[in-house]
Amino acid sequence: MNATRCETSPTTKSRFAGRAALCIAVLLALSALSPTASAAPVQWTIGSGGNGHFYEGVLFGADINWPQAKTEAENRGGYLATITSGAEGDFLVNSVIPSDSFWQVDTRGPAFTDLFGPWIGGTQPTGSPEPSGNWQWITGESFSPALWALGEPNNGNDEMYLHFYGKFGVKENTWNDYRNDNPAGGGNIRSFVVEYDAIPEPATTALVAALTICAACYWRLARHPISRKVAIVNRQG
Ligand SMILES: [Ca+2]
Ligand SMILES: [Ca+2]
Repeated sequence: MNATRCETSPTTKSRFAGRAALCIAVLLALSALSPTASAAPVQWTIGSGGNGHFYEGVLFGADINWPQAKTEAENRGGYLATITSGAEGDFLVNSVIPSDSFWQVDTRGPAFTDLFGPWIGGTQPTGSPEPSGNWQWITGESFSPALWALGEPNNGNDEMYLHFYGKFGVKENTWNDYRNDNPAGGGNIRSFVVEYDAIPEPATTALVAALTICAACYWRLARHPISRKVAIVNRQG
């Protein structure tokens, strides 16, 4: 009667440990990439008069246009923030994007003091009456109140997207209509605000992705075993 037994060699153990270390490294890397690492979502609690939603200010780290920001927000499981009350906008400015890093100074020099804040979820379809016709939130919520900054909207350069705009260097809940790209001589928008109706899941999403990668590592290990099979033959007789 013959019997076969699998043994794991020291080399196998070493490689296995190496792959485990790789998985851990992937986990840590994804954790570092998670937006929650730099700006944890903040809840506007019902107890404080809010709507229970969560909001996340995201620093993109480079110029970003409105459609890109919209996609980024959706990829995080939310949507570009919609502001349907003064209180909601004030909460965002005071509790979600209070940092100067969310508000870009005008690149034309110190004489231009207005601040270019993050993108939010307002847009104006092509062909709408200018400058103030048919503005809408991407969720379909009522576009009221419209909290335009002084002198806005002005459709200054075929402008159809919405962002926070701090006139005279004051960070506040006022808005500007702006074009899709960043015109020369103006501000460069590098951030956006994501709104989540329920508990946001970006960290969980990253964790699931990491675990999926780990599972793939072990699946490959199982499918292509490094272990050395040692046949031990028991001979009878
Ligand atoms: Ca909202
Ligand atoms: Ca404008």
